[in-house]
Amino acid sequence: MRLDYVTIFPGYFGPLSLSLIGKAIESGRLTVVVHDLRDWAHDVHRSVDDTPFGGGAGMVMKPEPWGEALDALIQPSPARRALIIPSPSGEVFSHRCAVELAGYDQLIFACGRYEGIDARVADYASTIIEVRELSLGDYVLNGGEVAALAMTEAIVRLMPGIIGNPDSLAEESHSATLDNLLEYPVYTKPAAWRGREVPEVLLSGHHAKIAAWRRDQAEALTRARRPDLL
Ligand code: 6GU
Repeated sequence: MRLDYVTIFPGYFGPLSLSLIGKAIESGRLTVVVHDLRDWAHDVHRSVDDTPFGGGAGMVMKPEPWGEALDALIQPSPARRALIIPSPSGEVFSHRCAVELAGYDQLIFACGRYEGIDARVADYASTIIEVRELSLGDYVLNGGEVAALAMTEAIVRLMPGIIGNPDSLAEESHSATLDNLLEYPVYTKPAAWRGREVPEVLLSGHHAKIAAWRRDQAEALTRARRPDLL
């Protein structure tokens, strides 16, 4: 998979060289290219924003640099690819969305700042590429960079061959194998710690009982914390 990030803060993407994503890059399974939007701004100040038509506070990202960036990055090809625009007014990004995007060949993240990107950019882009405006949840970040990093991590770990033991993807929160429930609590050694004992059933070696206990715990946790998932 190839990932492109367009941003006015390329430094945000340094951490992509770490950990699992860094390994995926080293192994050649993942290509990451970070682009400075100002490379496509041509006035002396390399400006990328302007005041909003209709008035109001804040600035809006100008369409021209974005148009040039997209024209440079979206080459005609039959590959499965999408333009992702992180935005608090997008559809909510979910595990299901990550599963779907993990099968793509190229994802381009358009990271906006200020009050957002001129709306004509997404409209224009949708004539040449699938466009998804995606939000992490009901709160506002200062820009799309941190959201793009979070989505990237959720997507890349689901790509085939990225996580050493694929079984660890099966029984985790929001996974289909756990019926999209929250994951049950987990324990390791020692069996007693600071007066707290590991639930006895987990020490029993009785696999069916352990599976039933975990299922009950997952359901109880989901009912208490996220009844909307049931
Ligand atoms: Cl994707 N972007 C921004 N700027 N704020 C957000 C968000 C995205 N998701 C939640 N808040």
